[in-house]
Amino acid sequence: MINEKLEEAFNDQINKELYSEYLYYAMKVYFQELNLQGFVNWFDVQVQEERAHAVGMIDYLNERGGKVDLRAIEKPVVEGSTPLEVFEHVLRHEEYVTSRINHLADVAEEVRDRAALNLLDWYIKEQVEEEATVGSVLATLRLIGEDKKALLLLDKDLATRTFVAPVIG
Ligand code: OFO
Repeated sequence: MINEKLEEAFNDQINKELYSEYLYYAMKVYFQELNLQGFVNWFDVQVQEERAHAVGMIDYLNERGGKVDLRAIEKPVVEGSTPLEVFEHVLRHEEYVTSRINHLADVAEEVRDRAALNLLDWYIKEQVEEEATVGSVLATLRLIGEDKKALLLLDKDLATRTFVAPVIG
């Protein structure tokens, strides 16, 4: 059985992962409107990853005898009006998620739940990867500046990203 405070923290994070999925869907729509299909693909992978993150926690809570409480998902708001600004928002969002995962790990530590800490190790590593992936696209966008041809080249590159279902835990 899982500690009540930890169960609440997991339910809160499940909601944040589902919000991430929704936010990235909104960003995908933003790039669909610009007809930048490589970016659309990149966000499509992002959407699938966030769903996998949420499902990983839902399944885990279930496995531990906890009660999954699916809550309302906030309306996503895409900040920025250029690809660069949108990616700045992605990075800010991922940094926020990292802080929430760290908080979740703090709660698991507080209630001395080693099994949950073990699972959360995976999420902590995943956040390092997520921030690095976003940071790399962001760095390229900063180099590109106003160069439309270079933007189209990046778009081609982002079209090659594929979703690989993660093995969580
Ligand atoms: Fe983007 O890592 Fe989950 O939220």
